[in-house]
Amino acid sequence: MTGGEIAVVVIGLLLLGLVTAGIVRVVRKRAGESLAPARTPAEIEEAAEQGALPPAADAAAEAAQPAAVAAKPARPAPRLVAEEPARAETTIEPLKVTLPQEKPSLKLVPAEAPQKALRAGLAKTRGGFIAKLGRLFAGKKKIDEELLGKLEEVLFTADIGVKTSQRLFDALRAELSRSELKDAGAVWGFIRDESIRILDLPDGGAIDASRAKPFVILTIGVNGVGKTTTIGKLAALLQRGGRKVLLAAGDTFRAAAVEQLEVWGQRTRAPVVKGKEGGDPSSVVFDAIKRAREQGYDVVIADTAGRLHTKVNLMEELQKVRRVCDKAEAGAPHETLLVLDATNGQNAISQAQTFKQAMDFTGIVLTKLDGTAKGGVILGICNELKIPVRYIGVGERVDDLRPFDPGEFGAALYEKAEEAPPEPQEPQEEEEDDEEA
Ligand SMILES: Nc1nc2c(ncn2[C@@H]2O[C@H](COP(=O)(O)OP(=O)(O)OP(=O)(O)O)[C@@H](O)[C@H]2O)c(=O)[nH]1
Ligand SMILES: [Mg+2]
Repeated sequence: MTGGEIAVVVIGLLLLGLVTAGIVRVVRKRAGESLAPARTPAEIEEAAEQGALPPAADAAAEAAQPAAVAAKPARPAPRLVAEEPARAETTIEPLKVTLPQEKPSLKLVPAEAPQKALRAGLAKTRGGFIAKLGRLFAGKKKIDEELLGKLEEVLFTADIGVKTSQRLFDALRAELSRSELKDAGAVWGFIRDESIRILDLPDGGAIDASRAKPFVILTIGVNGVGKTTTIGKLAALLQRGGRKVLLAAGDTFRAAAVEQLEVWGQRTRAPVVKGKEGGDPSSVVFDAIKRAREQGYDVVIADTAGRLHTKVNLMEELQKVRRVCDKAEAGAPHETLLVLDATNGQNAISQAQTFKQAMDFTGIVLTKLDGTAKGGVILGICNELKIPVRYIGVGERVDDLRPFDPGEFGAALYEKAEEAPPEPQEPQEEEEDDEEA
């Protein structure tokens, strides 16, 4: 072979090599394989923390390393935590509107099977007087006078209040004597059905926000009962029904109250209208209603304080807020919800009576049913107030507010009682709650 021929063969081989490398590169790229050197798990984590990891790569990294992801409990939590630091704020003197971030990190937790979630939320409540009743009835086929005496004792020491215990017991006696009903299962069913009758008051059910636009909901209640949390959950519930919701930070008592509502605003992507700390709650609510009308919001939910800085009576202040609502939009507030905390037991009934003497409200939200054995108080509230429970709070998550359905609730409350649940563990702090309240 001549020198020239050797040179041609070498050049040919070089060209072939280049073409082959090019083809391999194109094929790998089409197959979606990253051309960048693979990152180590540590690098992936570091990049994610710096926000430098593109979503697809993030997902791939998570899929590739389930153990590493599972070992980081902080990762799933951002579902509910607003991560972007910058908040868009529009200021129109003297009130402010906090607009939600463009892409909040909220993902609504998929709703569990409703009845199952309700049962789980009521587990502690079932551990109260219902469990005691259950133990009383366990293994009994007949009801005799002795058992009836014990039944009376359980009812009268329950958190449902004396009046309601009396009503239940009287109804039971009347029923027993009338039909000579002696069967334990039937008595159990009777107590359940009578409880449902107590809970099933007129004008109950979930809020129908289509009645007006903007539809104004005012929330009232003493401090700490769960007003702000309920507002956040209610906003999410109404949004799921297609409503555009605006929040009004009518609790001007402390800055933290406004911030707390803003967190819920970010979670639910609902703007928050707020005023100055210590300012007039009525003007905040007035402005929110006006703004809702101008900007096409369907619903305004207003927060209010549970206590005040000044000597102004809380009830007077709330009455003023109601009057101002009506000035801003005739007929508003369309619903006023009194929020009560189930862990307060019978004190919740006295709170409700105090509010009822001072002002009108159209429904009750009973919160924290998930955390107490005193949930039976719901019977006392409905029997004594004759104002329907509209929603119940069974946890702190955004989807832990449930429209109240007496039949569904009664069924969940009295379910499995004949299996005699074990003695409930009375939480220590609940006794403290009682003393405070
Ligand atoms: N377990 C449980 N906790 C709840 C529920 N509702 C509210 N909470 C908690 O109760 C506490 C008080 O709730 P808030 O919403 O701040 O109560 P508030 O009535 O607005 O209180 P003030 O602003 O002080 O008047 C918070 O820690 C809530 O997370 C519920 O249904 N279940
Ligand atoms: Mg609050």
